[in-house]
Amino acid sequence: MPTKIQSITAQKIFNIRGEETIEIEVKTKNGFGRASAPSGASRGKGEVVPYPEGGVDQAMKRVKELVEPQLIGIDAQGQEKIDLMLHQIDGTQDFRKIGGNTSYAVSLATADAAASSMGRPLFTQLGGQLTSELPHPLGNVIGGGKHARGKAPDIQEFLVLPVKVNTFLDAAKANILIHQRVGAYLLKKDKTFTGGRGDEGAWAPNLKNEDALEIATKACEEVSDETGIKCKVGLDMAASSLWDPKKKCYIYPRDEVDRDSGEQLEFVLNIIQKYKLVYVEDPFHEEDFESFAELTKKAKKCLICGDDLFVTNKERFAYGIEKGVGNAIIIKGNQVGTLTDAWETTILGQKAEYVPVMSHRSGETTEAHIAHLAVAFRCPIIKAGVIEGARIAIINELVRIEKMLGERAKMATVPL
Ligand code: 2PG
Ligand code: MG
Repeated sequence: MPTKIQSITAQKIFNIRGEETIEIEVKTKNGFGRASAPSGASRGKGEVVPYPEGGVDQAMKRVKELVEPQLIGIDAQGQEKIDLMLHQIDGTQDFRKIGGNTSYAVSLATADAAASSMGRPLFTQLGGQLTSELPHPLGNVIGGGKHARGKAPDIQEFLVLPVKVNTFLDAAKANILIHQRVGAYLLKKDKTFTGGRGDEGAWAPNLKNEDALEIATKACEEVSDETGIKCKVGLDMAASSLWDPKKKCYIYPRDEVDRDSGEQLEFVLNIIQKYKLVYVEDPFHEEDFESFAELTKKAKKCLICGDDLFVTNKERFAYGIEKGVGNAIIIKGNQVGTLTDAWETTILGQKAEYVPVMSHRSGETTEAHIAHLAVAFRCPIIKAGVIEGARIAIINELVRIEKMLGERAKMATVPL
């Protein structure tokens, strides 16, 4: 069997923040796969545990002692079986024994090895021969919160999304033009701006939140007019990072305001309307399903997306669907630890007419597998940043996939 696993090895590498992470290599009779795990700065409480006690070193040991012996001889194409085995090998609810990042890297490296053994690209291996839709790139042009330092805005990400566009290449180009235009406006507004950028390559200026929104909107409108590509603005508020559970309010240190839940709802509804936002991620803290549901009811023509809220977790998501919470969900494989888990959550969303958004993490390595996952999982949107080494690696891979698909390639529809 060409896809039979012959070895699984782990090594320590670094992500773009210089943090240690795990990389897995899987050899089959006819192929080879490699994958690493990213890390988050604003992590949801419901995410699986990234590493066992003892960190990456301990995780590497566990791969050698527990994972490799069990998976040798298994068919790398049996993704579901492998992912189930990873759960069984770990034996805990949250992957604390081998680490969710370890398990995610094994799961993905195995898929990569299966694709290589079969001589297929990863997106076809996982998504089937008929897969042909490219996601729209959602990328941040201004960053704050936990992704930046100093006097940057409180909101974590000011995002842009080309909503009407014919090719992925054009969409990526539009985002780059907006990023550049925003940079020029920031310098115009503040002559002392040094051009500093946050972890994901978004500008990290000394700016209040609404000033950042004004600039992003202006740049977006201009580039839309110039290119004929309709681009819109969105936000990842990562509101769990702003929430103070003792004071029971959202603290905006840069803007010097506090908002209780009601005021937060009013604020979010107001900016959705004022800036015609089409996407708002995590506008409330991760336990506030009620406010999320209320906003979803009231906001018009805007995707309300759960990241820290759902953590790609089926149970949390099913509860959210039942309560009418949001209409979009962030998909991050390492929040749940295997491809199968992430896939099942994606399917659950699609059935309930939620928009699944494949997403990077702030602490990426430079690999580009999520480009393939977005296409294979049929996500109409991918959140992967605009400009920075690890982000460009993902964007460029999607450009290659588009070329590979040739005439079959088409942009997915964003239901807005
Ligand atoms: C997010 C992500 C990616 P992090 O909150 O959506 O932008 O950030 O990886 O830090 O959780
Ligand atoms: Mg987020």
